[in-house]
Amino acid sequence: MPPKRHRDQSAPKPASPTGKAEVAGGIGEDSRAQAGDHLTTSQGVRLSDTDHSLKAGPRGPTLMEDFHLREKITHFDHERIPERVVHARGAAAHGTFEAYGNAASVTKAGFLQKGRKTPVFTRFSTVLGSRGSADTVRDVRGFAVKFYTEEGNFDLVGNNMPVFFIQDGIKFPDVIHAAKPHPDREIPQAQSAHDTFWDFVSLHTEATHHVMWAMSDRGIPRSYRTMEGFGVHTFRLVDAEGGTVLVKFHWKPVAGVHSLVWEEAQLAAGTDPDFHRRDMADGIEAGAPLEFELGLQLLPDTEDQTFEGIDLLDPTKIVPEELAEVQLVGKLTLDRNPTNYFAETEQVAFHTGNLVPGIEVTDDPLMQARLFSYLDTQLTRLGGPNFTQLPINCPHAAVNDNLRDGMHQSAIHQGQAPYLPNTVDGGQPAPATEAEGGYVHLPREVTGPKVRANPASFDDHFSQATLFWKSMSDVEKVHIVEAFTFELGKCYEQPIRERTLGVLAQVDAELCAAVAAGLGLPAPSGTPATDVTPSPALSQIPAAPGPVTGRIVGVVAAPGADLAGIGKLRRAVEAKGAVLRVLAPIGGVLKKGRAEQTIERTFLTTRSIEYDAVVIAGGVGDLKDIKLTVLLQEMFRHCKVIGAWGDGADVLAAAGIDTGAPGILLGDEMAKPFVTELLTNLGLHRAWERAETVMNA
Ligand code: HDE
Repeated sequence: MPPKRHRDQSAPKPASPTGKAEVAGGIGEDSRAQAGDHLTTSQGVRLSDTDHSLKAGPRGPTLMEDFHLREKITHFDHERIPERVVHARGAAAHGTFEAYGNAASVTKAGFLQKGRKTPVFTRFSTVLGSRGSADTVRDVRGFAVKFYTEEGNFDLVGNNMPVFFIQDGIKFPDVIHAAKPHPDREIPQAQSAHDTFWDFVSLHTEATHHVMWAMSDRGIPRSYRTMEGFGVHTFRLVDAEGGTVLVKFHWKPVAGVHSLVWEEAQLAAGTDPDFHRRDMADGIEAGAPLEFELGLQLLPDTEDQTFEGIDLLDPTKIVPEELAEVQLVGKLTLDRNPTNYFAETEQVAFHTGNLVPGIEVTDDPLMQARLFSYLDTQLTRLGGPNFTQLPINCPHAAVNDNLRDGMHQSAIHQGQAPYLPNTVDGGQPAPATEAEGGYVHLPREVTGPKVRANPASFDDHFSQATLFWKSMSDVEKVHIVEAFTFELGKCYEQPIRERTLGVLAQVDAELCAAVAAGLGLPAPSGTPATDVTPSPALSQIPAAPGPVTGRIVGVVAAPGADLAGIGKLRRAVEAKGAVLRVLAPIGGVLKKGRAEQTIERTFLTTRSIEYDAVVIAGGVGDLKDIKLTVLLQEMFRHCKVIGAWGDGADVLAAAGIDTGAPGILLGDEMAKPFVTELLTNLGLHRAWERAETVMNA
């Protein structure tokens, strides 16, 4: 029985925020978009002039009665909302999650049943920087997915690293205060290379494992499409019969896991602070969606909630994939850019407590604090309790929450009984039984004295940091050493550096010695774990060429260039989902015979960081430009693929590039073997063999 409405009651006629009556799909048709061709006030009154305020004579003064001036300025004054206290800088995309169905045996969650397609909105972010900071800083990346399931919203609010700095959420304000800019001068922005961060993590050694990840290449991803994602905490899955299993969520990028090198990340922060968001938006627009597979590490739900000695409630620990396989259970495809950054990306509100039947949280004390935090923070950020009614946050399932009123209430509730039980509204809305899809928390025994304490199993702060280090390839180890040396080199306080070396000595003697050498300090000795088994899955270096979707190949041209060859290269590159960009000394269009190519970048408007590979076209042999030389030398230093066909090789030689080095491809002409070699090398991401030459240079 629907709630009663009296004959004398009526609600306003349905209208969108802009006066259109019905919501339709499609660009411009959405009733929430601007309506009408004329400029109006927000009351819908057409305006005749928006450039001049109403004045007593052309030289003023301005009149109070100018309702348009007052409304326009007042609205502008209130355009900003508080940025997120963490993860302020982000970019997002819409898409779909399609379940393979193999998780149906372990969870009753509807969106994981075979073939089920669920709309999603995914926001990637950095943690530390302000909303306007650079994308490529060394930091953890947020990977938050909102699934608009038929059973309500499920949010998987994860990161691109599988562990966290702290074991108990009560320390979150401490770690974030330490990592954010110093409170006196508000510097440095968006980075951990400063005293307070290293002060905290060296005093607080449970952070060590996460610090290893942050100092590794994972801290500077190549793009959002080449990042892994992790739910971090252990969750509990519940099947239709009430059976349970513990689980760790993983996102596996179809494009492989790849990173920038540090110099590139720094350059990009200056030359293109929007590097990652541009890459995602451009890729989607070019028809190359971001793709990730959802993976589950299923772990028996034992009494002690440990697996092979690993405490599953400790968020500073991973379960190596070699011990528990990651089973792929569905695919996330992000293929639609948001229409409006503020309405969607800025106002989206994730919450770890947005769970659906079949998925439960565990007692991980970090997770427990998050369950409080997300809902709470949205109240300030989005101005009251009705943010769930914002279009980006609205579930796609029916909502009858019996909550009332509050700022910006836009639901028009009917009936007279916003309480339960009631008879006035016929007992509506009635709670659902489990069979009707009601969320029933699994009954679990809880015992124990009320204490502020950690279990003893949380005391091991170093063995998995050692495991991570030992799982890295040589080139990745060098990057980690350089990152520690850079960050500690930016600290002013000598005791903090020394204390951190003491921590590194507990991780690995070689690591500690290398960082100490870079800092010009003696290496302390420690007692690192000796019995760890490396996990090859942690290394990012690909064993075989992977996909090149979304990768960018630059081709250097100039008058006289082999334009037909460039055309061939473009077709081959685009056929693999990658992008070709022509760069030349000056802009315009190059023509040769019937072929022509538009210049997309000039040497002045580009930088090496924009390309995964650069090729010099034949026919430009005598091209010399200092900016091109810098670009090629940067490409060389960053171990990127460089190529040339025909006399293009002369340009490489003139720029001082060792054409015999690994990853330098030369061809007589633009033909299939050359393209194949180029794409294969691009699929390997970098010519890491060159790293040794570069490091010793
Ligand atoms: Fe968050 N976190 N977090 N966090 N977090 C927020 O929520 C918090 C943690 C993560 O794109 C805030 O809406 C506490 C772990 C992502 O909008 C806030 C603790 C992980 C995002 C908050 C953690 C995350 C947030 C800030 C320790 C990885 C961005 C604005 C107990 C598993 C979501 C907001 C987006 C955002 C609190 C720890 C991921 C303040 C208290 C661990 C991806 O509520």
